Amino acid sequence: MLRHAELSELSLAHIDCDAFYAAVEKRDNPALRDRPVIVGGGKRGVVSTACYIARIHGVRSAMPMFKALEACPEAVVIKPNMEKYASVGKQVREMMQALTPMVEPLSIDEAFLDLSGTERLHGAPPALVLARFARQVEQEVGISASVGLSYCKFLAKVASDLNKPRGFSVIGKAEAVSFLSGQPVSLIWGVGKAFAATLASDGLRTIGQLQTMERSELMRRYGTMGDRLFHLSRGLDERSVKANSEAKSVSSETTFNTDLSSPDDLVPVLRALSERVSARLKKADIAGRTVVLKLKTADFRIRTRNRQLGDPTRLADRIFHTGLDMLKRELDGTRFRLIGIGVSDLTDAAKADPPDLVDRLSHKRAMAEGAIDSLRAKFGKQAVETGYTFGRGRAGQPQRDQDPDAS
Ligand code: TTP
Ligand code: MG
Ligand code: MG
Repeated sequence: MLRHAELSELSLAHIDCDAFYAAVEKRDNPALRDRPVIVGGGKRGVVSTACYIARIHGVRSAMPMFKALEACPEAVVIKPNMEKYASVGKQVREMMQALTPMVEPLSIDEAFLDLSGTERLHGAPPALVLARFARQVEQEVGISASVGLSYCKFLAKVASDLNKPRGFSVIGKAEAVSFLSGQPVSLIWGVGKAFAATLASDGLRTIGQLQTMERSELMRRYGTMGDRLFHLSRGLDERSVKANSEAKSVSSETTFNTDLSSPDDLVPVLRALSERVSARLKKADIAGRTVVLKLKTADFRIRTRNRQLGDPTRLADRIFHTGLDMLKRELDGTRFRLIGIGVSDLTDAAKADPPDLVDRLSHKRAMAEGAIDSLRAKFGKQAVETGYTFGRGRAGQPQRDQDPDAS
């Protein structure tokens, strides 16, 4: 039984299995049902997870095993069986995907689900679909899960943790701000121990305190994290559920034979790599909204820079110019051994590169790129070169091919 004024409107859910590894072990050995169970040990000698009975004694994930056994000497300790957990995790995930394609897994035992627009399909609102789902997991998989239902990712995830195990919690728009005001700052996604300590030393302990602060003040103090504090403290979170697509990014990178630092050397390579990325996007009929520049310095430090575009793109020209803009800021004499460029936030190509009313020049370049593409399709890749790579022979081309698509 569940009552909530917004129950029929909320559709963003987070589902997380309860004491996952331990629950699987209890399922497979009913004699363990009422006993404290700790899964862990192995090489690192720490607790992976503990069942809720062991948690009563204070046992927690990541605790050294000897401490856990001091707290709960009667516990049954089981070595992790990762293969088994992976297959149970997969089974649960497939059940989620039967509810909606909009499933974004976060780890082996949890995922975000966007159930908006599924009411007709299921003949029931998301809340009821989720309650049935939790029951189905218990009956068919033999473990339990907790559900958080809200209007945004941040609060859905918070909600799923509120009433574990076998929880079902709802956080609606109306109560979001007052609910958050009493919570510690560490509840905010991205606020770890170190940052929470920084905030505490500035006198900020509760989210309610953040709610009274101006955005500009938070940003002046904490940079982009300040922006996040401002929004999340007020329950404002625009992140959408991103269904797990096959590839999460398309990118291309190259390692130089000798380390390079000058724009004359780096820019043509960036151009060639951008064209390669663009060609693959066009072939797959997809586009990316975030351009990612990757550099590795001579002393093997990796720098990645991202920029989100207004609209997704698959054009070499936009990828290149966005990358070039980011690259320019990094050119301070540092020698680089690797450069890469790519796009993430992949979508299908339908929404990509609308004619740009603001930047007419970019529209012209897009048209030119279309012409180049068709010439290349007819006469081969070398038929047309842009001035960036023209006449540079191998120097302007990536030397070693590496197309490390993130999985
Ligand atoms: P969690 O979902 O964080 O924890 P849990 O499912 O055990 O318990 P809860 O009911 O609070 O959700 O993690 C899922 C699994 O990941 C967990 O069963 C074991 C593993 N894990 C580790 O190996 N080490 C860790 O530090 C954590 C947090 C989890
Ligand atoms: Mg869990
Ligand atoms: Mg989890």
